[in-house]
Amino acid sequence: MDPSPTIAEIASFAGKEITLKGWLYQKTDKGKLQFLLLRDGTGIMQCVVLENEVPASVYAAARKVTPESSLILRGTVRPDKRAPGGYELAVHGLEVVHLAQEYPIAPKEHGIDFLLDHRHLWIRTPRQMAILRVRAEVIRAAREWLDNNGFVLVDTPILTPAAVEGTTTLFEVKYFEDIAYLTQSGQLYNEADIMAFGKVYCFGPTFRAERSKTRRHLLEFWMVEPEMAFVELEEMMGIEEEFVTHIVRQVLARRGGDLETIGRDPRKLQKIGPHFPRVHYDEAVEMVRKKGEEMAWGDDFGAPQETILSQGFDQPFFVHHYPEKCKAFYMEPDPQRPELSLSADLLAPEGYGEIIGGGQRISDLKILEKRIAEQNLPRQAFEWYLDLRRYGSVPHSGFGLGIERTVAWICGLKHIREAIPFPRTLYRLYP
Ligand code: NSS
Repeated sequence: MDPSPTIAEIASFAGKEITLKGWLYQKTDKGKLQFLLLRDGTGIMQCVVLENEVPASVYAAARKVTPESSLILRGTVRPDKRAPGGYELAVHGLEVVHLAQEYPIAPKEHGIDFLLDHRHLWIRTPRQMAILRVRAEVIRAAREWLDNNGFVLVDTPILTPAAVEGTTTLFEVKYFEDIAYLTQSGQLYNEADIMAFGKVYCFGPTFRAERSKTRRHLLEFWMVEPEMAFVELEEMMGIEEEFVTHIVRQVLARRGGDLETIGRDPRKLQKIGPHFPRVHYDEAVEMVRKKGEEMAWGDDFGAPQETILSQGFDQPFFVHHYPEKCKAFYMEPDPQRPELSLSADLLAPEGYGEIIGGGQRISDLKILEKRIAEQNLPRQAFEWYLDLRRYGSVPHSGFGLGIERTVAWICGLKHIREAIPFPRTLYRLYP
C-alpha cells in the first residue's frame, strides 16, 4: 500500500506515490484538466487531474466533485514552484468518499449571524483554523510554563455551592433537591490546594451569566488560574510578566504562519517582554480623565475606559491597588490605605484591555469573616474556605488568565467570539 502522509509532511515524499485523504477546498475546471485544492487540516495541496492521463471514470468523478466533498486521492508528489507549499500531486486515482451537497459557505462575504449559525462549518475556513491553532498554542504554552516552573495541575470542580465573582452572574443548575452553580473560577479550591502543594494551577471552562453584549464577554470561557503560597502582590506581578511573555514568544515561534493567515502584524508581538508598566489605580483614573472620558474615583473601568486606557500602551500593563469596593470579597486590603485592595489586573495593549485578574488574598480569619458578612454571602457555604485561615494560613496570591481574551489580543481580533470554537453569548446556544 502507498504511504498516506499528511499535507504538512509532503516535502519528504517528493517523487513518491502516495495516498492523500481530505476535503475539496476549491476546484478549477480547465476543460482537459482539473485543479483540485485539497485540504486535510494540516495544509492545502494542489492536485492535478489530466483527462488523457487517468481512466475516464476518474476524470468524470473529478469533474463532478463539489466543494467540501471528502476524497481519497492517489498520485505522485512532484515539485511545482507555482503550487502552494511548493509541491503538487499528479493524480491517477480518485475515490469520492462522500459527495457534498451545495455548501452554504462560499468564498464571498457573509453576515456575522449567518456565520455564527453555521459555526460548525465556518471553522473549516483557513482564517478560523489559524485562530483555533493559535488558541491551542496559547493553552499549550501556558501549561508548559506552569509545568516547568513547579506548579502542580490540580483540577477544580465545575458544580459548586457558592459564588466566587459576585452573585449576579451565576448560572444555576438543579442538583437533585438542591441547587448548584456552574463555576465562575477555580480560585477558592486553588487556595485549598496550595496549602497542600505550595504552587498549583487549574485550567478549565468557567461560566458567567453576563447580561451585557460586548466584544469582550462570553458566557462560557476558559481560564488558566495559578495560585501560590507565600507570594505577595509585587512578586505575583513579576511572575505574570514571565508567564505572558512565554505565551507570546511560543506563539511567534510556532504559529507564525497562522498569524500571517490571520493578518496579524508580528512586530507588535515581538516587542512584548518584561518589564510591563505598572500603573496605580489612582494614576489610571487620571489617565482616563485626561483623555476626556468621565470616571468617578472608586468605580471599576467600564468598556470605554478600558479601551481608552489600553490604547495608550504598546506592552501589556498592570493596573494595581483597585478600590476594595470594586473587587471581589477575598481581596486583601492594603495595610496603608484599607479602602484599596492588593489587587492587580493585566491589560493588553492596542485597546484590548483586561486579560488577567488577580491579587493577594485575605489571609486573616477575622477580616475574611467580616467581608463575607458585609457582602451577604452564605457563610455556611464558605465554612471550608474559612478553615484555610484556621489551619496554617499564609499570605498568598493568584490570578486568572482568560484564554479567549488572550487569543483575541494575540490574533488582533475585533471580537472575542472568534477565539473559541463554539461561542456562548447572550441569546446564542446554537450550534
Ligand atoms: O473575574 S476575573 O477578573 N478574576 C477571577 O475570576 C479570579 N477569581 C481569577 C483568579 O484570581 N484565580 O476573571 C479573570 C479573567 C479576566 O481577566 C478575563 O480575561 C477573563 O477571566 N474573563 C472573561 N473572559 C471572557 N468572557 C467573560 N465573561 C469573562 N469574565 C472574565
